[in-house]
Amino acid sequence: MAARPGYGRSQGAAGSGRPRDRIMSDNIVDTFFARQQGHGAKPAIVWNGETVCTFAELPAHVGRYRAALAQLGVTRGERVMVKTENSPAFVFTYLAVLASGAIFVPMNAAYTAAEVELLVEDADPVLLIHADKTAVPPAGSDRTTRATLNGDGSGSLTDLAATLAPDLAVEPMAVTDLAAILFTSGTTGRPKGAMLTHGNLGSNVAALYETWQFSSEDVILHCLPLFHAHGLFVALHLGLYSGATLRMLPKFDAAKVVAQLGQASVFMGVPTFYTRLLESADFTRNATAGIRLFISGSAPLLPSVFAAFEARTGHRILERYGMTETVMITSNPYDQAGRIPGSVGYPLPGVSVRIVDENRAELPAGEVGEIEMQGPNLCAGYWRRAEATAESFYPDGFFRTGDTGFKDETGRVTIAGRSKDLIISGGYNVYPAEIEMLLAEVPGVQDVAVFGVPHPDFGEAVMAAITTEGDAFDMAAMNALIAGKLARFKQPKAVHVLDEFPRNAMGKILKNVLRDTYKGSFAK
Ligand code: MCA
Ligand code: AMP
Repeated sequence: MAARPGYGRSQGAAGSGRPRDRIMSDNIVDTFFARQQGHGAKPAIVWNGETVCTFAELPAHVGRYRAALAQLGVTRGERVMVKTENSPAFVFTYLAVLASGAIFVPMNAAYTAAEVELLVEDADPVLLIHADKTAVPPAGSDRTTRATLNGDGSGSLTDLAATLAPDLAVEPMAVTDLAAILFTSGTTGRPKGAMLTHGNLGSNVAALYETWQFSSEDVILHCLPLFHAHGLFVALHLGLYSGATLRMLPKFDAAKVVAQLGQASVFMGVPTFYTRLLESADFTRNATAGIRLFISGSAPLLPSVFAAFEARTGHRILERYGMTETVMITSNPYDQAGRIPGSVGYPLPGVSVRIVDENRAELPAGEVGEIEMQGPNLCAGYWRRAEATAESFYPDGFFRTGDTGFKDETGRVTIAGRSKDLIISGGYNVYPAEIEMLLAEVPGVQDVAVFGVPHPDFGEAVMAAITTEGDAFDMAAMNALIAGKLARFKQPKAVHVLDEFPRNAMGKILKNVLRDTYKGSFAK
């Protein structure tokens, strides 16, 4: 194979024929724009099959949104929260926030007003950008200005941007400066904001570019939500960093994906995407012939899905492992034969992974323990949460992932389970503690447990069990509370009313027994 272009700031221009001094600072937007030089005529973003802009046109689009943000009071270090669906304008806004030196704080577009309120309180943003018809807390006396941006790109932000001359300046940032805060819940149920720096994001996309052999020849079929790390920092960043065209869809739709695969070279998604593609009769070996790489992550890919996919298409899906706090940690090798089902591969360049026992002593190959990691991709901690930061970020630089697993003699990592109480449904994380706290508020509810059970489409489904006391309990009132407070994907797919909970000698509810009792609920 020919030598691949180098990556990272110091080598970025080496193989690309671009002058090194194009990179003005460690602002990742500077890195993207510098690396796109020489690809100006190529489509940067294709939306629903239509070209939106070329790489030469991208900076002006971003610059108009940057000018609009400045008018709305956005300055360096301020937080800008975004609650909207995917669109090209979402991408422009994201890059404009970073170009302003401000901090991008996305959230799931499906959140209820109650969920948003908690995050706004915590992030204390100068600006909240949201879709017109979406749940947000009423604009109050807080300092947060509001602007609208809809999934079709319309809204007050776009209207304002259209009237302004592009501001092409990119605020100089250091690798340690914050670029984004992504909220991820915790064992307490209260979301924590992972503080990602320009250096975290830059180092990770560089490592992925190298590991997955990206080039400007690639075309990425992108249909992941842009409000999570997978869609934003992996799929989007790889396109912007490689000078590869991003063919974007508003969301995953199996029929639309099958129709567009012929125009793409890379596809990535959560396991549910692959399960759904396999359900389509049009998803054939022929339909996938032009794809060089299928990537899966965010949740475990079942070996049965890996095998069915290989049998149908001849492709072995490349599985990788990551977290919001760390972006990507490990990946299976690029070499097809090295992609092993059930394993998440090797640490990315520059990343270390340790498997430790309860005293944090490193375990030998083959033994299951807690997975810890360290590397330039590890975020700077949790926003304004010193205690939560101290619990997971050790003074020696390692981070406690809350996942368990083992390494083989070659250092290959396999995830065995989770030491954190977490359900991953269709790639979205659901923290039982958050739902348990809510259900415990319902009059007449005595005790509650929320747990995950296998689901053929979402991987895991959220399930709840309760016990009641007295006559106050009313199922309809509970359902109304759930519907009002929790985003749809977090809502239990069933609530079982039990006479009593299975408990251990200490009185603790045995969730594993509940999981076992209800494991067949969604069997096909
Ligand atoms: C939608 N529903 C869900 C989910 N999504 N329920 C449980 N889990 C879900 N993930 C609800 C809908 O509200 C609807 O409810 C019903 O399920 C069926 O909706 P459907 O139309 O089938 O869903 P969809 O709109 O097609 O969405 C499914 C999806 C989507 C395409 C799989 O959930 C998705 O895009 N997931 C990707 C998540 C992701 O990007 N995760 C990365 C996190 P009803 O019918 O009752 O109204 S980043 C991360 O984890 C780290 C960094 C990493 O390693 O990547
Ligand atoms: P998040 O908080 O959304 O960033 O989710 C991160 C969690 O997703 C990790 O801690 C893992 O539990 C899980 N995860 C991500 N990728 C994989 C994978 N390939 N296999 C199993 N679990 C994964």
